[in-house]
Amino acid sequence: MAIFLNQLGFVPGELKLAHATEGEESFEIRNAWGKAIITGRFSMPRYDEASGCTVATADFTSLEQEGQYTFISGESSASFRVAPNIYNAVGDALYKSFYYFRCGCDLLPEFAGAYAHKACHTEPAVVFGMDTKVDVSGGWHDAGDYGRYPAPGVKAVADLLYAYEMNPLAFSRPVGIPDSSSRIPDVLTEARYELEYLLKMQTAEGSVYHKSTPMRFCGMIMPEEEKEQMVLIPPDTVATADVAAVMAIACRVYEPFDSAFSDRCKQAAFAAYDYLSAHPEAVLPGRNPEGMNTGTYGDSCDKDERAWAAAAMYRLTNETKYLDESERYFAELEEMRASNNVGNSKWMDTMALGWSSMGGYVMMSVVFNSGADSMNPFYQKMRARLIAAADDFLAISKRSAFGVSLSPSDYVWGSNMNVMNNAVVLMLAYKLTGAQQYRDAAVQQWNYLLGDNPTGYCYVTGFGSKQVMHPHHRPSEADGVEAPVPGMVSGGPNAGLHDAVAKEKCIGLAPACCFVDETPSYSTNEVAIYWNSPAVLAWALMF
Ligand code: G3I
Ligand code: 9MR
Ligand code: ZN
Repeated sequence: MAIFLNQLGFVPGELKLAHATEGEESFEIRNAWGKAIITGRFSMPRYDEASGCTVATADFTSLEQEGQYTFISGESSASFRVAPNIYNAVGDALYKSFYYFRCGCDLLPEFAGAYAHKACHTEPAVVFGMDTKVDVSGGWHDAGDYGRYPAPGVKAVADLLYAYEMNPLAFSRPVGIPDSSSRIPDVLTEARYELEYLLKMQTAEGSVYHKSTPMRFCGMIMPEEEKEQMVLIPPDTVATADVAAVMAIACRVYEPFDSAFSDRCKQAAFAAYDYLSAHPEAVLPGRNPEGMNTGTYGDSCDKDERAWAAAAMYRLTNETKYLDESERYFAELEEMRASNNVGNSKWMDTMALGWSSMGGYVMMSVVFNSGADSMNPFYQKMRARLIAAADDFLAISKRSAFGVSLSPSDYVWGSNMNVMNNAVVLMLAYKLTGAQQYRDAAVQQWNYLLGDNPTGYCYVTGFGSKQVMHPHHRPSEADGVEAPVPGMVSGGPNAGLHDAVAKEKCIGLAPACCFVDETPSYSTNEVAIYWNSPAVLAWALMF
């Protein structure tokens, strides 16, 4: 029998579960002195389609006393802690990890320890097919590769800014980054590093380049060893709307700390938004030009990004014309979703918080706005959509024996991003309604990420009793340090088997088990800034 639980432990007052695959009917929890303090029975075992296992649940939510414990059932056991601040370290690591993703500056031993390295990608990039050179140094590497792509970068920054805004106290501990100051929380200093890059990616017309990467993915080398020419792929309206939105948010968030920077963000937001207004036709990102193989980050629709930009501009300016525009774009988005095959999966839903489907951010701008008029019909619609999405995740979680909000068909590339995005949606529903079931379900998504899942891995590097040791992350592979860079979220199970290792090792496995902790398995075990960011936001909302 195997026991699965959150390997970091639990917080008093929150849901506490463990899951076991077939076997015993009863369990015992012993304290640090070996005394049994809880004896209980598992729920009726049930078949879990996503994992192909028969699974039973142990509920020991009543355990409130701080301490170190052992969960025992038959021959199996697992140890865990209960303590109020038990997730501080993982939360801090989750946002500190953005520092390790920095491009264009030395990572200093003082802050990066054994992961220190020299500055990378400092040479200007050339616009594809032209002679024009542009300085776009800075920002974060996207993932296990060294590309930098505005759309997913914007998702990552937005999550961090929302996390700070919705729970500033979660960010009261400095995490060890340069330019740290008592005047501004580290999370905002770090987010600014990416915002400065996004500002450089904006053209004089206000539009935003699609991406900055070389023509080809490099080998598993350190970033400063990648010397290929950086190429800029021409602007599209998705990246431009993303940047308009995030700059409008940044203008507000940085205002109390640095009015000059806040003002630059405002100018950028207006420039991007005005560009969009003058260019109503979508220019969508899609295929790579001939000879290029780096990430595509395609999109089939820019209505969600435009609706988000408009909603963010409304929140910034209080001018109702922006709210009206957001409402109109959102209605067009819904129409497109309903009438064609733009997508029907959860993360393609109009409430998604993904890198291509971003309707959920429209809802966040409209509903989680202290100045919002709750009688406004668009507000009411967004609020209703949020509750409907949360109810959907709740229902899916109830069908899963692990309590996770993924259906068997939802184990796609980066499935852990969706688990964390869903936790965010559930927590927002909890904030609005106070209904405990949303909070419990959100906490269970978090427990899943940290070990209460069918593979038994804690998916955050550097944490847990069964750790991810070989993420697809070039620095972690090339730096000669055994342990990977800490605090990174692995993409997680992907039944698509999109790489050779997954094809070989996961053939025939149930979707939730399609995960390989080996460096070459980029389709199950890569890391990415926009998989980390929703974990930061979920953590900040929950704890
Ligand atoms: O949404 C569909 C779903 O409807 C369908 O049923 C299912 C069947 O396979 O696929 C789902 O789409 C998947 C999509 O991810 C979900 O977001 C695609 O198959 C899958 O190919 C796609 O993978 C993307 C991958 O790039 C390949 O393009 C990942 O989302 C995306 O995170 C990843 O991003 C890469 C960058 O390109 C390069 N840098 C690293 C980064 C992370 O791996
Ligand atoms: O390292 C790349 C990773 O970031 C991408 O997500 C992945 C899919 O686009 O591709 C990886 O690069 C591989 C390339 O596509 C094919 N040759 C092997 C590369 C990894 O070692
Ligand atoms: Zn770099």
